[in-house]
Amino acid sequence: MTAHTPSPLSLLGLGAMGTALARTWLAAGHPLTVWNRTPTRAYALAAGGAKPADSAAAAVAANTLVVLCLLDDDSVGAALDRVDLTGKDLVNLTTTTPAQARSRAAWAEERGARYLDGGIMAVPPMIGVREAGGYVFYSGSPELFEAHRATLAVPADTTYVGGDAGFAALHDVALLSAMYGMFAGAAHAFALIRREDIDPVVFAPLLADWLAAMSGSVHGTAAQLRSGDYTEGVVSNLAMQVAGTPTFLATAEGQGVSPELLAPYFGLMRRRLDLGRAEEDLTGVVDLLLRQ
Ligand code: FVH
Repeated sequence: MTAHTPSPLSLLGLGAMGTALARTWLAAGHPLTVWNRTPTRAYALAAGGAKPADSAAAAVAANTLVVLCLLDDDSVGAALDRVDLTGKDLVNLTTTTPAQARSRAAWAEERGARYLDGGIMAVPPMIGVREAGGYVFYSGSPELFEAHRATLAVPADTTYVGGDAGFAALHDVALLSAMYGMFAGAAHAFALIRREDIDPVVFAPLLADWLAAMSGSVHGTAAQLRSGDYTEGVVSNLAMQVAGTPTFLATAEGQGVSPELLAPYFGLMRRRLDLGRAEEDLTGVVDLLLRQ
């Protein structure tokens, strides 16, 4: 096989994401064997050149590289628990917890397979569209990653984050958790203007630009976490920010908006201030979240 010959692989799971992945490998000329619990989902891909397998075991037997894109960790067990994995390179793109990824790696290795876990930072329409900016975190066997790097890069860019199989899932969930925090803030902002004569469509670019301008603050947080000095480069200290929180809560009250998304964060800021950390940035909240 030369570097220019698209290598064969098997894909288990043809839901929205699996189907998007399959289309990109087929379009790039990779011989692709597919399996799905509900076989009808393979029909359209078969018309496009994929080889449907009758069972998960047959799909695994067909190729060394086996990619999984199933609903959750239980579905991986349901599909593969009785399948011979000896000598296989398993790449699991199913969303799981870091702990599930680590035990799945041990499970695969006990069965004689190499294991790589993946966390997909994209939605199906972004797959195969470079400019959409989607990518996949990978962690686990570095040898497996290097061996199949070119094939794995076909649907979306790859970012390898280490030999700990749980790290891809951890990066995935960490980024998505931050995203939900941003969605929570945006929901509160839209609620504040909801009953006013303010067009949300005119408001949205203001909100998006502000969030983008503020997003760079994560680099300062990271530098402070690394140095341990949370007063390093502080622009707006904790005391000043806590002093401002009643204004936010009173505005919510005045607009008839529940503070339930904002109040927990303000509570953590107050707790940190009460520990005598007036001159710090907001970074101390990170430590308050860590359970003892
Ligand atoms: N779609 C998205 O936006 C997100 C983007 C980020 C990554 N996620 C994760 O990707 C995994 C697959 O997601 P999906 O979008 O393909 O999900 P579905 O369309 O719901 O397809 C689920 C497939 O899993 C099969 N399946 C479910 N249970 C079992 C089982 N017990 N045994 C074998 N296969 C099972 C299901 O088969 P069927 O229902 O068609 O028979 C689909 O192939 C997922 O981890 C996302 O979190 C997607």
